[in-house]
Amino acid sequence: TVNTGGKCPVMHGSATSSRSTSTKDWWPEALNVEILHQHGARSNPMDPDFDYKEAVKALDFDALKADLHALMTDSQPWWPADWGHYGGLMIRMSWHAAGTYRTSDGRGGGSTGNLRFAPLNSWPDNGNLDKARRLLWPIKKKYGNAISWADLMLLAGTVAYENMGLETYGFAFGREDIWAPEIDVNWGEEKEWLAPSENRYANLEDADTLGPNLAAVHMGLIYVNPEGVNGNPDPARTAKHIRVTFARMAMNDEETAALTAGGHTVGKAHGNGDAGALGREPEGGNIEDQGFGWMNPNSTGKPSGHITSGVEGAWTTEPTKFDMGYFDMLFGHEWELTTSPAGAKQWKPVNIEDIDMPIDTDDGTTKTMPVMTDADMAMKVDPIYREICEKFMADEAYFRDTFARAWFKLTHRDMGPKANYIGPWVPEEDLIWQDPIPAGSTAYDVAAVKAKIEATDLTPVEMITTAWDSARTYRGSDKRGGANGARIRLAPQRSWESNEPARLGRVLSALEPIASETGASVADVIVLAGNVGVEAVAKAGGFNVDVPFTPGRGDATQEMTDAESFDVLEPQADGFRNFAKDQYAGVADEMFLDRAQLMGLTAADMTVLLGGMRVIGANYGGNAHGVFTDNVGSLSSDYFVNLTDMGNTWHPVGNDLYELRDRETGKVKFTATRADLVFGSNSILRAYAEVYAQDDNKEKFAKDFVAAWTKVMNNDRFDLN
Ligand code: HEB
Repeated sequence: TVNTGGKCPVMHGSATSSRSTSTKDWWPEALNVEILHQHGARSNPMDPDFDYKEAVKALDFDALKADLHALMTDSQPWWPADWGHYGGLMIRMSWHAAGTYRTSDGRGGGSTGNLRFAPLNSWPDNGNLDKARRLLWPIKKKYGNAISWADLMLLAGTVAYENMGLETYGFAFGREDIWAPEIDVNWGEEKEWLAPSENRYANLEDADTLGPNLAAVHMGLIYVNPEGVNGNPDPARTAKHIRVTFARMAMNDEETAALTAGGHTVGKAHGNGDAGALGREPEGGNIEDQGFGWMNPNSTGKPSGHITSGVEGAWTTEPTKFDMGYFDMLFGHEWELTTSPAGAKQWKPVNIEDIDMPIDTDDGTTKTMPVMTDADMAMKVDPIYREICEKFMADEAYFRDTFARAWFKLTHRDMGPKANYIGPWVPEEDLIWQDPIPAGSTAYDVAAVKAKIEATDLTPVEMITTAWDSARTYRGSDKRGGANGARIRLAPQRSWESNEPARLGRVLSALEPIASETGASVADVIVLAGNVGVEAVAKAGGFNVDVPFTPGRGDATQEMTDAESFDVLEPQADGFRNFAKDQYAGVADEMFLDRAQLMGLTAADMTVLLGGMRVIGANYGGNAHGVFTDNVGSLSSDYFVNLTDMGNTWHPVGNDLYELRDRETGKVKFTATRADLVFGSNSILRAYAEVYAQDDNKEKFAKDFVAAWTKVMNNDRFDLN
């Protein structure tokens, strides 16, 4: 190699790798506005009119499934299958694709195909899943645009289970691929793989203190450390961490026990050799490795030579069958600590008969020692998991059904309502975690409803804020929340502090009778009232606009609503209404950006909505922060005009509040929060603020405001396509 003194030997002017220092390196504290613009048209290679949801409907579903079945036992010399069966590997891929989901912000999960990209493709926990995708490639190649990677990766594990003898609960297609890694997900702050768990817990002895958005104990793992907390075996302690991390994946104790048992009923762990000798992960590999990672230089070319987690062995006597073998093994033996050939801490039976041992992966004749990880031992040692396992053992049919349902939930949790499900295997039954919404009527007279709304004594601001609050819970991450269903009138939402319960109650008591008189859903009437409000404030501002409205929202009932699961949707801050619970005031701008991204807004949408909402007077509780206008209640671009006017100066006055003063007289004109100032201080957001402050863009401002408003109101209308 040439000694270049640490400099890139080829002088090229573009920042082709991050060897060049980026803006983010120089100013790591700056708001990462980029998250609003990921997955754009320029990264997507499909034709502009390509619609995956349409394309997948044309798929030959049965042929695809038959090909997947055939693949399971078609062992390839470049990655020979354990016992000639790829089922375990495919299931682990599906599980790791789906298992990153977390309820807190709905991010993660298997619905985007993100396992193809870094960092996930290279997480230590995802070892050798690159092989699983390469095995699937001929099938992806054959069916092409009609099957996304996201769908295929989850279907593969599901078909594997069928192939091994489980009656699955169904499968829905409809997950659209992304073409670059998502940049909005905070996976943690550690800069080191598998950094000690202390980094993400306030107190490692209290599993509940895991960092608020995280659902894994280490950077680079999906859930818990198989060798115990920080690699120290102690099943009772591990159980506590399993409980918390699985709860964050939306799984209760029974689902967790079913998934763990059903997961490890098949397949094996791989640690039969020196794990330290493995090559680098895919993203860091040599160019000639072509995205293959973790290459084992000592490989024998046989399945027994695969090294993945470092844990070694199968859990059951017949690891290519879905049976009760996991329970027989775990509960039928006493277990003691041992170490795998790769040095991993694992458990082995104190005594075991030959006949109960799993057969060797290579030759199918010799027997090998079974394994339990510390997490498996937790199912036996923890009294709650143990009781659940005993119930499963006593009733195989119940175990199979519970597992099949939990697997379906795991693999579909982030797809949103059933309206997003496609294909012949969609289960009929409505499940509470799908947040079901009955179909609403479209056969009513919209103009008549509008007239009735106008005849109430509600103010435009009351109508706008109510519609906004009902729609703003939407998050594109897992497609939950939104105005459809009108859950704002149900527990827990109707009493959220951010929803101003008193005002909300007043508005609802005016709107609900209109719904029952006209046959429109309350959800529709709430949105339509918001539109009426927007039209009124626009008119006051001199703009005659028609806000588009599409009827057909339905009303959910309390029985259709898992109230507890909605707690995570409660806004802790809403920059658009200048609301932040006290503890979030100092990061109100970051909370604002997070919300805008979850709502699927662009930076321009976010900017125009904010400026409009402020001058309309739509702030939380009617507070005056950021209301940069003398004409409150009429839609205008005053917010941006004042924000960018050099005749003003800005001053912090404590409590995360700021004053806007006249530069000459020092007179206080307005007050503001971080959620306002960021539109002047952040260079990217300021550029958008300038667009809307311009003299020539007054009309554009009103037009863009209405378009962004409509986008928010219709975010959850999956029933429309
Ligand atoms: Fe599992 C495998 C851990 C859960 C499914 N896992 C495995 C392994 C480990 C584990 C370590 C090995 C890897 C290798 O290859 O080496 N898991 C674990 C833990 C947990 C779990 C710690 C928590 C508790 N799993 C789970 C679930 C599921 C599963 C939930 C599903 C459902 N896994 C699985 C499978 C496998 C595994 C299937 C096998 C793979 C093969 O065969 O390849």
